[in-house]
Amino acid sequence: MAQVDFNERQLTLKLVYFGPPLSGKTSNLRALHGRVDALNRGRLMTLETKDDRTLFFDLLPIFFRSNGMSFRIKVYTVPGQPMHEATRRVVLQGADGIVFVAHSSPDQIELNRESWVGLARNLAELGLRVPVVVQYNKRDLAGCIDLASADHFDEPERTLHPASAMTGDGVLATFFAALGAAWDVLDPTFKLSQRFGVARDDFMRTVCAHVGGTERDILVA
Ligand SMILES: Nc1nc2c(ncn2[C@@H]2O[C@H](COP(=O)(O)OP(=O)(O)OP(=O)(O)O)[C@@H](O)[C@H]2O)c(=O)[nH]1
Ligand SMILES: [Mg+2]
Repeated sequence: MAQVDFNERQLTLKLVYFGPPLSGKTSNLRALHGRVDALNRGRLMTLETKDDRTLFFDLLPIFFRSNGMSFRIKVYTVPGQPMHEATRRVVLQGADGIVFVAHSSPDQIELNRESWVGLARNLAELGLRVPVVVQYNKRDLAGCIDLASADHFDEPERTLHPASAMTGDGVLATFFAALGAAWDVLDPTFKLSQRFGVARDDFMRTVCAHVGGTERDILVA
């Protein structure tokens, strides 16, 4: 759950990138970090084996002060390989928003489903009710599944965010969709807008400016 300190005017949020093995969770964080790092802010921490598989988790802390407020957004990835189930549960703890990174190849449909079921199981076991945003990554690959008929993961009306983490396309839009969804859940609970005097749009614009995004990245979200 978010940490909110009204005295210090500090808001700490946790977003977690979840999904099947090799879907591009770490690549999303790298692309995000590329934007943040261009402005000399934020340090990406990754722990990978020699074949580039996430061993424990990746963390990109996006911390900054603006308008007398301190914003701390911790962005994590989980490792996708089946053997890391226990790690995934630990990393999910306290999440305020989740990005589910799915594969776009037709031959990965079952792996997407398996991972989705695993996410639902973990959330149930943790008693966590948290918004989930779905991204279909690797849209640059030939033969991608059509998003209109793709798995909407139990919510037919769900927005599916296309992305190519390799090029960075769609990475910020997905990130802001998750951030906005997290705000929408936390605001009624903590009265963030009222007590911090920061409206949702201001919050999104402030973070967007910090990560080097444009207005379009928020609008798409
Ligand atoms: N073509 C293409 N390849 C991608 C894209 N995103 C990631 N990849 C590649 O897919 C492979 C896996 O990417 P990672 O980001 O390490 O995947 P992951 O989901 O973090 O994998 P685990 O941590 O092992 O679960 C790498 O070889 C990436 O270069 C994309 O948008 N397009
Ligand atoms: Mg990874």
